[in-house]
Amino acid sequence: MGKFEQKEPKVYRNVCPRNCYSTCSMLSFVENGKLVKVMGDRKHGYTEGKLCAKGYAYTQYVYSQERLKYPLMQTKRGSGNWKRISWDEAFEVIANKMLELNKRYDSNLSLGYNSFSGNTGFLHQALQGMFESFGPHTQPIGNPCLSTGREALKYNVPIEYNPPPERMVHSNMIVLWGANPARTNIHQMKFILRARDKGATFVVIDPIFTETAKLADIYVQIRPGMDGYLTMGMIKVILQNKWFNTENLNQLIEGGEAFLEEINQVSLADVTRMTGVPEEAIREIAYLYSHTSPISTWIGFGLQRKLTSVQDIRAIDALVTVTENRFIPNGGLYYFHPESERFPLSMSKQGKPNQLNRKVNINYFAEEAMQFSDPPVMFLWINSRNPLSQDQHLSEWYRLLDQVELVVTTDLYMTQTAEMADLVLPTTTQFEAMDLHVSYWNHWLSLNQKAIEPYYEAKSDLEIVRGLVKVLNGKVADFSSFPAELEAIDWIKQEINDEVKVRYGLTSWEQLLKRPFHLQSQFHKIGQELEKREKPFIFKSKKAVQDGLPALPICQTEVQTNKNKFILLTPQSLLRIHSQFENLSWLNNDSKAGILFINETSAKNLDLKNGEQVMIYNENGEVYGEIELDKTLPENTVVINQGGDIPINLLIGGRKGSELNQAEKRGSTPFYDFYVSLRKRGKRQ
Ligand SMILES: Nc1nc2c(c(=O)[nH]1)N[C@H]1C(S)=C(S)[C@@H](COP(=O)(O)OP(=O)(O)OC[C@H]3O[C@@H](n4cnc5c(=O)[nH]c(N)nc54)[C@H](O)[C@@H]3O)O[C@H]1N2
Ligand SMILES: Nc1nc2c(c(=O)[nH]1)N[C@H]1C(S)=C(S)[C@@H](COP(=O)(O)OP(=O)(O)OC[C@H]3O[C@@H](n4cnc5c(=O)[nH]c(N)nc54)[C@H](O)[C@@H]3O)O[C@H]1N2
Ligand code: SF4
Ligand SMILES: [Mo]
Repeated sequence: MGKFEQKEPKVYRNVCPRNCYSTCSMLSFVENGKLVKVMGDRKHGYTEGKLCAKGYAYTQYVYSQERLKYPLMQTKRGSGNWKRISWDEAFEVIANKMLELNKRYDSNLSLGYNSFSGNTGFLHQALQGMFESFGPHTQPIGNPCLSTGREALKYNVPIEYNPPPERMVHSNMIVLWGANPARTNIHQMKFILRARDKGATFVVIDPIFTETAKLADIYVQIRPGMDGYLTMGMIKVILQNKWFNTENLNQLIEGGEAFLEEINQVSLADVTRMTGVPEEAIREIAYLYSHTSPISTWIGFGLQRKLTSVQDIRAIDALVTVTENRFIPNGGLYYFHPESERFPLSMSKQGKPNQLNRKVNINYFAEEAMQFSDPPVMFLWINSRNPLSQDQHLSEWYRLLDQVELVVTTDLYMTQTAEMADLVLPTTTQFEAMDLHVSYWNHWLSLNQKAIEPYYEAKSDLEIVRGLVKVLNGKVADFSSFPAELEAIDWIKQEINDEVKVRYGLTSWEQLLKRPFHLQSQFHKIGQELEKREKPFIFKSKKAVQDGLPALPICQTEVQTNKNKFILLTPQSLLRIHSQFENLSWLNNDSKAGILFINETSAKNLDLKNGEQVMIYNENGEVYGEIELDKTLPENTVVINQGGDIPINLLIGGRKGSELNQAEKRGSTPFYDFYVSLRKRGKRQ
């Protein structure tokens, strides 16, 4: 060993690439080429050196016996009859099919892909970049997870800004609408609890009495989908009591008067009837919203999983705006930090922007992809995604797979989706390839080093694309213009261009080898942007009307009242990220994975008892589970934590994409917008 070489264990900087608020920077310890331990990175100011349980389980995730080691090919889809093949053979099969389809249809439109959030690193856009390089093809657009909130917030003020979340610690009040950070964003809890220790009031508004709600000063149980009504009730109270500055309102808000007229019509008794929230609570929170400063309001992703959520989120934003809590130091509105879009994203932008691509809404992917006949989609590559576990409209998915001639999946494990592919390509963990990461919540930028060699024959998503492009271009010169000669580091250097360096106070990318960097404070000044606008806030929106919504940020949802119609909530699980980690024994002590929770009165109405096996069904299908009575739940609500033993997404899927207006179409997948019925297992209705 050379004099200056690092002694064992060697320590590397890695980043957890899961679709999770934190994007934790981690230190990995490597002995004899093997990952032996991971730790949080104390230099990451948001996570302060801690990981969640899933993060600490990465040593098991990397070396799990169930990890895919080699490329595999299945003789008949779904048969489980897999055969190990070499990478050369895999590339041959894929390239030959692509070229054959290109010849058959004289275009690449029959080639499509579907990719989402398995790994959120910049270099995981390689597949997208390769397809772009082919010219017009079938491309997924949209985002199942967070588009509704983004769309909604843009109507009221077209400035997207998520303050650094560490600053919540300085707030005097924190209000969570549909977020459960004790489960989904554990690092944020420490800033909330520190604020609370200093005297801040912590309010949680959620239909479920969650782990987070248990730590709140005020918990408001709301009927799902009624947040818009609740805010209208609060604004009514504020208006009656003249707790806000009407002069400011008319100066700053386009349509402020029309909005107030509408609010005047609202009756508090109606709000209580619709939301299930007592008048006393509405008055109390209205009082606090107008007598406390600074306030942080957080709109969680849980709040946007309904087709009507746009109006709820616009209404909450209106409440925050009229109480002058929108753009304020140490408070403001939290939803999503759109930082990755400020990078060059050069990997995904190969060739010219392809206006001729056939764009398929990712939330209605199977339905829309099947509508094409000239040419039909005949090749599908599913990457960083497990739709047969996580998407809606699964029967449409099975029909699409039936039509497609070759299905390729890239994953680390044999998922429900991989089982229905022809070819499964094994990919690497973050420890096995370089990458670069920003969070969609905090403001940190982190570099991910290569710490160990790839597991067996696994290749990173980038290496897979590089290998395939070489084979394709060997067969047909210039079929792809993806620059296959570039290594991971070349792409990282492209991302950290001069503008990005200024944003993060970097002089060279190598500085990221020492620590993560935080966005510079001058980029937090949104005041000037606001001042430039004559009336910064728009409550009466022409754009909303064009998109098929009411002009004003008001809520018009109806309440469902049928004894055996339960609204189905399937929130995220503590020890999973969606379908990931479910196979790890270290994390598999979730005894509630196959349980559905309902309230005692609802159970009694249907003559169901604690521990009983039931069938849960709707027009999409049926699944089975065990009942646990939970007296904290509202009536007619079923809760099943997702990623567990119940394949609950089989029941998810209501209106088709073709039946939606523009706003609904551009939103997230409406995962919590469904009703189910229950009955004892085996018993006929
Ligand atoms: N019922 C219900 N369904 C939901 C939700 C809900 O609340 N309820 N939530 C929704 C939300 S918010 C989201 S974001 C989606 C998530 O939906 P998906 O993005 O499909 O979620 P994951 O289960 O994380 O699946 C990603 C797959 O990528 C694989 N993977 C991990 N790393 C890599 C990599 O480096 N390369 C490749 N090629 N693959 C990799 C994983 O092993 C996994 O199989 O699920 C949605 N589904
Ligand atoms: N442990 C873990 N952490 C994760 C994930 C994971 O799978 N596991 N997934 C990550 C991803 S991709 C995402 S998108 C985030 C999501 O994390 P969050 O933003 O916390 O969102 P959800 O867990 O979907 O839902 C949060 C809460 O919204 C409530 N809710 C549902 N409907 C309504 C409503 O109409 N009104 C109100 N007020 N509340 C409602 C639900 O009851 C739930 O408690 O978590 C991320 N973090
Ligand atoms: S899952 Fe989230 S909290 Fe856990 S280690 Fe990864 S980024 Fe951090
Ligand atoms: Mo998500």
